Amino acid sequence: MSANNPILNPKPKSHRAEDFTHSEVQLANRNSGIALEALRHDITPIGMHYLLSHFDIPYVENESDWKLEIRGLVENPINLDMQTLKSLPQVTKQVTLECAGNGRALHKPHWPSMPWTYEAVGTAEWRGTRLIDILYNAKATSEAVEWVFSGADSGVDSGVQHVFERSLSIEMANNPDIMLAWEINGQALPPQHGYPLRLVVPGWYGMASVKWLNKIEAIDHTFEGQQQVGTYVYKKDNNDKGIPVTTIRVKSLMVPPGIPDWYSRKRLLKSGSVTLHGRAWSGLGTPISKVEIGINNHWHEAQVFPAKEKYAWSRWEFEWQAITGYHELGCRATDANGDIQPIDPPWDKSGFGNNCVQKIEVWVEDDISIKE
Ligand SMILES: Nc1nc2c(c(=O)[nH]1)N[C@H]1C(S)=C(S)[C@@H](COP(=O)(O)O)O[C@H]1N2
Ligand SMILES: [Mo]
Repeated sequence: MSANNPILNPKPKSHRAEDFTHSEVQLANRNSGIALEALRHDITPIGMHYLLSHFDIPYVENESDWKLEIRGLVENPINLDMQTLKSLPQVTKQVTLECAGNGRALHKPHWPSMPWTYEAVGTAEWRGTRLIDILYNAKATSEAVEWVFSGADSGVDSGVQHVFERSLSIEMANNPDIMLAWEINGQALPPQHGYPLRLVVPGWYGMASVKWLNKIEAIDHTFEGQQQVGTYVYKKDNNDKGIPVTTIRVKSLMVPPGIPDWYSRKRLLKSGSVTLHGRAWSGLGTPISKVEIGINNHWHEAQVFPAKEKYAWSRWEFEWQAITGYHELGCRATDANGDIQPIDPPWDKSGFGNNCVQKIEVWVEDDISIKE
């Protein structure tokens, strides 16, 4: 056993008063990420899918009380109850959803908010009805330029009190893949995923998929709500006018091999042949064309399996001959548009869209036996 292996010969821990703030830890406890080993599942089991809720999760006792109101600049204002919604033609779609703030805590210095490292992603099978069918019946008037989608939750962010609301242009909302969903993985939405009804906008970062959806309004101007312009804008600094955060950037993750050190999550492995595997995805259902595996910064091409559905992640695999010692592993995806993950986090003031290469530190030993 190598004496310098810090997993088996750890330095004693001591109390500390730095790094993450109390508020960040509080947010991290409310908004859970996927355990990276759950990347093994094609469909992330309910309860392992990541969660992000800005305010309080609304208490909805029974969906029979729920109403979806469609109003504003429409020819036919509509009130829909869940029973009527469920009687409409249904669609089921596998969608990989990722939070725009995923990777925020990897920045140095990092923006104080939900401190995601790699885990704000999951793939679910959503069931519902097509948004476009409902919007078609309501029929936006010629003055309408955007639809605003409202959730039942509200709170304060940066001093601004507001309901969680996001907009899509009339043109964007015509995408037939956007759903009003009431089921996840064959079950009613649990409260934390938006019971009884949510929007699912495949290929976009998660903020567009408004949970607890109770209102859709057509307006004649660009929406300037807090969740649209006060946040979810890429900015280098406070003077930057910025670019709205929209579709998901190409990304990949590896299931950490071997066994973890409980505290550091660094990995312990036995030498020999190891199958490295994981997932890769990109925005708007753009296929993954390549995944490369970095072993101490030497890159090798992995085998990529096509995604099960357009908006679901792809699986990849690579056979590695692990030799004794310390190694830094990584994975880097390229999509069909030729977009490739950067090695280092692309800078953004609020930590949005960080699709940098995941780093996993592993220690390989000859003379251990490991039961995975
Ligand atoms: N009403 C409402 N919808 C919301 C949010 C929210 O706080 N309120 N969070 C958004 C964000 S930022 C993300 S990443 C996704 C997360 O969806 P999930 O919790 O079901 O994984 O929901 C989006 N929809
Ligand atoms: Mo998010």
